[in-house]
Amino acid sequence: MIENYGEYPRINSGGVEGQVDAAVAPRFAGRATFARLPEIRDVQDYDVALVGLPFDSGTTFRSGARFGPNHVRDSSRLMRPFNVALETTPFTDVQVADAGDVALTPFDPAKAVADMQVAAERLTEGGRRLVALGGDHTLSLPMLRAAAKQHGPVTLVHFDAHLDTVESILGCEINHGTPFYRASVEGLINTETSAHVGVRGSFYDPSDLENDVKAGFKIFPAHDLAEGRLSDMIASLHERVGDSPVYLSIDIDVLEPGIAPGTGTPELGGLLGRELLAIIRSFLGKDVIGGDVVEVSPAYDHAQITGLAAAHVVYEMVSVIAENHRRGLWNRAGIDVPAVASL
Ligand SMILES: [Mn+2]
Repeated sequence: MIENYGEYPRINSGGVEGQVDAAVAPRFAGRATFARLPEIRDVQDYDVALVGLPFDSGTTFRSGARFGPNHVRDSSRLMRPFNVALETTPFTDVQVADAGDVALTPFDPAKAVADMQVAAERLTEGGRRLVALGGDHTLSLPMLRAAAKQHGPVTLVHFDAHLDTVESILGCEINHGTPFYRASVEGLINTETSAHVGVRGSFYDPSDLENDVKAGFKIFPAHDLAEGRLSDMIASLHERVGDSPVYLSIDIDVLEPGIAPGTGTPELGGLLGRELLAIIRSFLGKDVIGGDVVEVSPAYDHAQITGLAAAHVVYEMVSVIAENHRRGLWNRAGIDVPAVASL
């Protein structure tokens, strides 16, 4: 038996298993879970889980997001315990754990979508909160199906260069351009309060916008931010959202391609990192029931630029969910940790 791999102690607090302590084990060493958090099998219970959904058979252009979850994990080694902007310590306030990747077939989208929903339902049992690492945007459909079963129709705040509300593409209804059309038709989302943020680029036809309104969205386009009206946009977004339960879906292509090149369908003129982070932080005090960060495609990335951006975005989302829990905005019943097949 080989021993002496070195020490990987965690930063623990009040029964919460936190990150591997970088003061003892350097950040570049050891396995990459998200932010060096414990795996789900290493904790008795958890409040918030991260799960990898390495599925990209729904991509219309450049594929490769199936490699996204592990790229984001490896890019998240620099996430430190204290969130400066929020003044919170998300990984010791609540138990956050990495649930690993769900084993998904690349050959059968319907089966993969069904398997993703089963995993999401099990991981959110008892009101636990879940953030998915993609994978392409198809995964938001099973995530929302699971969320709606528990919470009813949720407010979807969707950050993306694109609408993703097309009815079908190339004769197929399940892909990364259709999840929010399907979510609307299936009654998974609140059509009075949902919104897109960061939309831009070129569409097939002006009717895409009309169909999007019918699907129940208000659009906050990226070019509205070009004149420095971020606070106005945030105020207007929250006027739309109100106090309803919110699911945050973040396609990394919402960011300017220069700061997130590793994605399948980049469009010039995107949000800056500080803008996206500020909008996520604005959901502090709102009932964020979960979310996803999708479309990170490492083969098109350079120097981990996109992976780092995604890791920061996930960190901010988890920080908001954790702080909301600490403030008593959401809670859950203490039940046994469900068994989830993960790789
Ligand atoms: Mn998308």
